[in-house]
Amino acid sequence: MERLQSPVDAGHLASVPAWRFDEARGGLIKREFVFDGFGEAFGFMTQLALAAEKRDHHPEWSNIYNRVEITLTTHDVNGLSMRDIELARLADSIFAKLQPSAVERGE
Ligand code: H2B
Repeated sequence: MERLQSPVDAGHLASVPAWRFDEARGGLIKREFVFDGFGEAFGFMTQLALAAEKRDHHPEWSNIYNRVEITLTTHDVNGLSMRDIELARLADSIFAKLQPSAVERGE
C-alpha cells in the first residue's frame, strides 16, 4: 500500500471533491455529512460500518444528531492511501442514495 502525497496525487483527491485534505498526521481527508434527521444519519453509519468492516478499513467518525463527521487516514502508511479514497467514494455513494436532495443542492 502506497502513501498518497498531495499535490502529487491531486487527481485522486479530485475524485472526492467534497472531502478536505489536511496535512495533519501525514495526510488525511475529512468530510461532514448532513442528513434530514438522526435516523438517516444512523442508517448511513450502519451501511458504511458494514462495508468498512468487510474491507478492514475503518472510518474515524463522530455523530451529533443529523451530522456525521468522518476522517479517513491509513495508519499503516502514516498518511493517505487509495483505501481512504475508495472508502470516501463509497461514503459519498451511500449518502447520495439516502439523501438525493442534498446532493442536488450540491452538499
Ligand atoms: N482503518 C483505517 N482507516 N486505517 C488503517 O490503517 C486501518 C484501518 N488498519 N482498519 C487496519 C484496520 C489495521 O488496524 C488492522 C490491524 O488490519
